[in-house]
Amino acid sequence: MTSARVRTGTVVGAVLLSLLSAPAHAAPREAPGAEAGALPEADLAGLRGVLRAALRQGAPGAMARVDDRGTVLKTAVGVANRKSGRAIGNADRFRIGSVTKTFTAVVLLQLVDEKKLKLDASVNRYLPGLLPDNRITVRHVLSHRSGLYDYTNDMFASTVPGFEAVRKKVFTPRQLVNRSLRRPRTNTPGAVYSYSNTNFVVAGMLVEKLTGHSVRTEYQNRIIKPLTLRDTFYVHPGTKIPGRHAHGYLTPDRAGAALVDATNQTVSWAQSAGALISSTRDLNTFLSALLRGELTSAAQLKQMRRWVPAGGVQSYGLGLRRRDLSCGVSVYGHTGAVQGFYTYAFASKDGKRSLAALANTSNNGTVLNTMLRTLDSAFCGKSTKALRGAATVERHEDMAPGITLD
Ligand code: HEL
Repeated sequence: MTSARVRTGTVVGAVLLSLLSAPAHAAPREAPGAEAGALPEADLAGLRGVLRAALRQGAPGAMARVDDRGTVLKTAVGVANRKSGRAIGNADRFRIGSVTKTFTAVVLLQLVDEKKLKLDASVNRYLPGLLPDNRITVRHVLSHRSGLYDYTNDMFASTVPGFEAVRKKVFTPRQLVNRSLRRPRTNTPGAVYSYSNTNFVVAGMLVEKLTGHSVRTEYQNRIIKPLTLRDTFYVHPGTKIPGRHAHGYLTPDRAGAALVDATNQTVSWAQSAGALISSTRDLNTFLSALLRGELTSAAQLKQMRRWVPAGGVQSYGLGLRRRDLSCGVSVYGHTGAVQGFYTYAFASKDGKRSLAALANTSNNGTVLNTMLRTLDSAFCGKSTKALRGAATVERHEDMAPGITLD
């Protein structure tokens, strides 16, 4: 169990904005001016408490890192590897699941900046005949409003057998899209938010078509190299996490059954929707850079931050989630759930404070809900103690209906 505060920060002051209520037909209003300098000081002891709770609830290990204008807070509890008993630490790499979607969206928005792609053009304009409806636009795909069915609902209906059936498989993106198209669309294009991995498989296909390169090359050249992300890799169809890493432990559906070490897999079922590997440091660097406007033009960042209601305190932009915290602060980033790993990666509006947190288990909703509280500790500080335990998340909150912005 470790905890460290590196360099004393100058985080001062507190702003407790009242909770903003959302009209049913639109994304809740964004908290104004939630810049890092106005936030309450991050609560390291609270963060450690959250991680310890995750351990009690079944996570073998958990860790979190907060970066705030040169100050780094790090804490970790439990193990990276249940066999060897090695302690988990923030230097461990891990699978980030759908936080990958933010990377994929950034690549596409850079292509918009380069005038190679139009957000409101039909996907079929770039990938002729791929989708059965010409009305599905790039924007619909990036904001989960295409209506394309999420093929992983069927794939992982039964958790461990579903995972073992695809652990070593290599799919083409088209095969994944075809799995989705066997099912009816969930909504007319643009009508509502309905989370689907299919959207970001299509996004990856757009990247490859428009650049003539693999998504791996584009992540590398456009994000990983410019930001010097030393722990971030796209190894698909490789199955191993390079270097020092946390093992990921999948929780079976049957209560009491032994955890399954799910570390090694192709993640081919997700690819550009969820196959990246990273670390807490790299995720904080990435999200900070994104929100500071270092990865896209201001105009494209604004597009990423056009919100669609995504249920409760959540809104979705383009490959970007917004969460409105209990202290009235809005934070921006993504969550990830890939077999064995739960990730939270969020930053303040100005990108100056960021949090990345990981529990090395999955299919354990209690742990997922607990890890959500790392956001309160990181961005609301001690001010939210009374509210702890109130917030809940689950995969299905993503299925909330909303209304289009355009
Ligand atoms: S689910 C989410 C999260 N996203 C989506 C994506 C990701 N991950 C998946 O689609 C994997 C689903 C299976 C995960 C598996 C487990 O817990 O390891 N669960 C089962 O097999 C259940 N039967 C919306 C939570 C996101 O936050 O965006 O990552």
